[in-house]
Amino acid sequence: MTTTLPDELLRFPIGRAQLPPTPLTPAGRAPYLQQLAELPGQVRAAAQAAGPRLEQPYRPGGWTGRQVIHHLADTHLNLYARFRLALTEDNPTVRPFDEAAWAELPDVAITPIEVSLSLLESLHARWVSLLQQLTPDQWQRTFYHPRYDTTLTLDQALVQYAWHGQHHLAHLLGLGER
Ligand code: NI
Repeated sequence: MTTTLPDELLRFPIGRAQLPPTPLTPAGRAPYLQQLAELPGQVRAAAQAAGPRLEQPYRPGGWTGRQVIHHLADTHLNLYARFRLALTEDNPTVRPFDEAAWAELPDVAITPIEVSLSLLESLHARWVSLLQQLTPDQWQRTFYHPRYDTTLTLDQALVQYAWHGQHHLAHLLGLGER
């Protein structure tokens, strides 16, 4: 058990996602919206602080900082689309993707991180702009995730996806601290 602990802490520096009871109130939602709004700037600052260490893995055998940044852009493109699908279709089934394989595609090693940093900035601006307009009923719309065989409300997805950003931000901040 003790040998697995450090890897768990390196993998999950902020712990695993905790889903609060939903539906959320507007005040309960606010911190998660703020996390999504602030993430691109925080990732940019963490990337600058890490400098050349972005080419190193954030844990033994893990992704490099560069891969983490491109992964955030790849994943959040998908997550943003899930919100739009859930708002326009009746409990749509969303499309899982092989995130480890995506991180090995040949563009990841050569595309400047600036491309994904600006993509994240634009994407989160659209995403947060959408979320700020949702009605209480829309927050309870759902999608079905086949990999986990679970139906999520948009409230639950908000909490999960805000966590995803903070989770990888912590990996990048760890690189800068070394
Ligand atoms: Ni991830």
